Amino acid sequence: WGSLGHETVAYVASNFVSSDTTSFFQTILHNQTDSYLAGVATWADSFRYTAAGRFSAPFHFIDAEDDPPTSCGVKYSRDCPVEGCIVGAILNYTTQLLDPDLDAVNRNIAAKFVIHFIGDIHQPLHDENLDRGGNSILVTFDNVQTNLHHVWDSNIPEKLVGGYSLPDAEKWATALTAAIKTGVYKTDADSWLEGVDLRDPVSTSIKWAEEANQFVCQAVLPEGKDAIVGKELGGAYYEAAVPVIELQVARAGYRLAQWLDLIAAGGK
Ligand code: DCM
Ligand code: DCM
Ligand code: DCM
Ligand code: ZN
Ligand code: ZN
Repeated sequence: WGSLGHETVAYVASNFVSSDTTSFFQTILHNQTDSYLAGVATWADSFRYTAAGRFSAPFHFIDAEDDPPTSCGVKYSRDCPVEGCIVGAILNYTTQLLDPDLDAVNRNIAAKFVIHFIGDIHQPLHDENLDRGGNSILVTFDNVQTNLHHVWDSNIPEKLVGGYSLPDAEKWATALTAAIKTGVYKTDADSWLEGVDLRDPVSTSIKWAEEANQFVCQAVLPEGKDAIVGKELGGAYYEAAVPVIELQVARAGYRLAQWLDLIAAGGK
């Protein structure tokens, strides 16, 4: 996701975590404001473009070697290479956060990675190998040249919300939070937490990846790549994608809240 998606996921999570979790992560992140999660949600994207952070670039996605739209699916053993992937990164940095001996600097970094990667794993094209997660599929969006990955990361969310500032994210998160508590997601939200096991971050997060990857076949490339290449996606394509993006951002925020609650409780 672009900054809007990541910051919205973080604000949704802030709206659902317990007060103990808020204090726990405000201390780790050295931020006592309501934006303690949103304020660091995009740190991992800046870090990966630095020399010191290059190693973390593969941690933002898992390149599922499936065959959309005919066949979708993610397999950890097949799709997570030695240099790492988002599922392995969620395992690694969650495990670090559960180590009572971890120093404050690395605890701060691990928290920032977990907050970011639970967002990215819900972006369908972060769970897809085809054309580097859609980065090589050139399209236009409202007459501007871009690529399919960027359309899902940023163009669609920003057109929906009307901007990408921190207040825009907070506003979108308020709407998604209401949808979870009393609106369209109310009956389903509990089921979003099924299968979550802090002691098994791989099985937990591969389920999130599998679920998001199914949308590559259903919503991202329903008629295959050739139906998308060079096309204008700001119209009917945008309209069809919006409900998927809203659902995935809401799920990511709600799941991040529970994951942070479990970490703050020390796995007890
Ligand atoms: N990005 C950034 N710095 C750059 C180039 C791009 O922060 N020098 C941003 C653009 C997108 C985001 O990274 O908003 C995409 O990353 P991801 O989807 O992995 O979060
Ligand atoms: N950004 C964004 N949406 C835009 C433009 C920028 O999410 N339409 C984000 C991506 C980067 C940051 O803002 O994280 C800075 O972007 P840039 O270097 O393009 O100004
Ligand atoms: N990306 C992805 N899958 C890949 C390669 C990249 O999901 N196989 C994502 C990471 C960023 C965006 O695409 O969100 C752009 O990546 P980069 O700046 O590395 O081209
Ligand atoms: Zn992306
Ligand atoms: Zn990322």
